[in-house]
Amino acid sequence: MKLSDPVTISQKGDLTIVTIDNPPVNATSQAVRAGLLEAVTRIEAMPEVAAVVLACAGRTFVAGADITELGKPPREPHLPDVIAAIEASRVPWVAAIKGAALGGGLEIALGCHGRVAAPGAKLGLPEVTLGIVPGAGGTVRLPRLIAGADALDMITTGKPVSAEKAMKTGLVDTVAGDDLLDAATERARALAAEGRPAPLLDRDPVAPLSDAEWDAAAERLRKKSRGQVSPLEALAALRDAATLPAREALTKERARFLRLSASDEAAALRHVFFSERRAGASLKAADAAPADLAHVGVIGGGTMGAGIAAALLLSGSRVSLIERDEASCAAAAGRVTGILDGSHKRGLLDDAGLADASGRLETGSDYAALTPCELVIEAVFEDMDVKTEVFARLDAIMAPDAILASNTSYLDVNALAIRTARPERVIGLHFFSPAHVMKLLEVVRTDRVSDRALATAGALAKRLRKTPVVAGVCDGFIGNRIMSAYRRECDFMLEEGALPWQIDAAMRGFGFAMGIYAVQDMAGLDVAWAMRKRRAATRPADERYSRIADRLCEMGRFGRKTDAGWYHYEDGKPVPDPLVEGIILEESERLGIARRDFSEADIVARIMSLMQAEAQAVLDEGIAEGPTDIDVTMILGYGFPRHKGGPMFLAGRV
Ligand code: 3H9
Repeated sequence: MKLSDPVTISQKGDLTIVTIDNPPVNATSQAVRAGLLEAVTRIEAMPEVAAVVLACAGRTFVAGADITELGKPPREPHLPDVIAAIEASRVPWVAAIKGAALGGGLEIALGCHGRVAAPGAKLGLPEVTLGIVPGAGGTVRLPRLIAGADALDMITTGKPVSAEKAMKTGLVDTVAGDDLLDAATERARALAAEGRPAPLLDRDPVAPLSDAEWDAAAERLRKKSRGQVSPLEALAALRDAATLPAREALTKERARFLRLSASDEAAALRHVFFSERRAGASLKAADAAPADLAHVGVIGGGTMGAGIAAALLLSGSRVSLIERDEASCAAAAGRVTGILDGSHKRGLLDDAGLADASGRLETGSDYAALTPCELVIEAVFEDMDVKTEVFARLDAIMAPDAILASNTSYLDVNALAIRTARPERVIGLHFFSPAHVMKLLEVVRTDRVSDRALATAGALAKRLRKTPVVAGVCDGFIGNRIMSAYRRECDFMLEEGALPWQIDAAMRGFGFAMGIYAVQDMAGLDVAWAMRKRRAATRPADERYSRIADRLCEMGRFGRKTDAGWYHYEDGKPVPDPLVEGIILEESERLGIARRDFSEADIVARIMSLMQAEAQAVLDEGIAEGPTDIDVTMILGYGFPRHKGGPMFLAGRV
């Protein structure tokens, strides 16, 4: 029986199957809510029905509220009312969960009287990642089903748990075998025979936290959330749920959800959600078959090359890694194995997975090993001559349709391409370090790039579970170009009156994990210094140029690795350094600049306007495909706080 477009009910003996079919992810849009409510009403009037299984068509259970509806005035029927109706049903409802039960989807499942999950399903309340808290009872029902500490973890991090973990915590009753619907049917019949369990709202919280535990958790979150409010709001909602009568807590949760849905933070995070999914659209549109990625070549096994090789191995590819000589091969293999061991220790790989991934790595110094590969990524030293030579060798031996990629972070990929016989197969693939962790892949499209090369970049990003953004060729592409402009501006602020630790503190206050000077110390100051020296000859004489960083490098202060850079380091901790302050004051004096005070707000405002101006230039020159790609780049590649939405979002240009 069809109730509303996305909801149908069908009979299976004395059982009713209610099916939601609302592609792509069965979100609880208004039509779904209305259909579900009608299903409850009809079933209540059908005395022959003994139990209900709530199932979904397609590849997933309900993945939550329709995010496009959040932030707009909610339309009736509201999800909490639909869930209350399910919970109050005279017959037991069992949720048959496959794919993902997220947000409002898990809240519906919590309103049901039983939950059965398919192996591999994910269950979570990711609302805080959208700047909100659960708004349909999640904070009240979940801690009445699983231990308070587990509920706190799920709701304040927003991270989903696997079906297997959900079974351990009691979130699901059972994990199905081959047939989810059969298992859910069996569970529904059992509940019908036992009698419908008490609704969660009528139960007490499970293993509630003590006041001291709540306070400690709030303190931990405050430190971690960098100014993002939703995790702390989620904690407050959970604390209400533990201390107030359930129905009172529900009312407070809903008010909190509605207030946060209209917040800037929620608007920013919704923008990021959709921007990430829109990123790299032109790669999907490329009209060609991608290269086969089952066996990929990597040249260079330093930090980047090893990270790229590890990412490929973790994705299931075979990797041929080329290094100069035996000793370098051994060092590279050691780096890759170290990364795989780390993944194993963190539980991301089991014993068999580790052995399998390690077994797919081969190292050597003979390029001939690369000839079966349809994609080769070079990650050798960042120098045009070195890279040109690598490309010449590849050009000579690789199959004509093999794709040759450079992991350069700022060199001219067009220049690399035109020196090969087939420029159309050359592309830039700029990974971020650590390459097996960072989610961003900047794909640099050359003037003559083929659709096959673009399609390959898209397929690679998908395989490695990275978000691709497409950039045109310019110095530094999207990300490094904006970063170097902004680093330069920070150095000018030093000359005008600020100090590195003030700028870093202002950036942390804004939501960055680290300030720009602490980041430079971590990465090492010498690489950028070498680049500045190479460019000195071509720098226009009238261009403003700060000498402070050069002076630090001339003193051998290369950052953490030399225990001194912008800061000096005591027991590994950065400490403001009077010597650096002295150099900065000398430079101000030399330039005849009267130093002035900078407040945190001044610093942030200057950084933002500079970033936004450079981002606009990147857009105007056609380097980025859209403003949302710039936001995605800065957030995923450079630690721009996600809950602020990105520089273009803040500038109101998206
Ligand atoms: C909530 O539930 C609040 C409640 O507490 C309160 C209620 C009162 N809405 O990610 P994919 C689209 S808050 C609208 O590429 P995957 C997505 O844009 C919500 N659209 O697939 C994409 O569209 P397109 C809490 C959505 O297989 C397409 O579906 N829920 C939604 O890699 C495919 O998505 C969440 O935060 C949505 N909720 O991953 C879950 N979800 O093809 C968010 C997806 O046009 N969703 N779309 O680009 C996810 O985490 C992933 O989409 C999921 C599938 C894991 C489900």
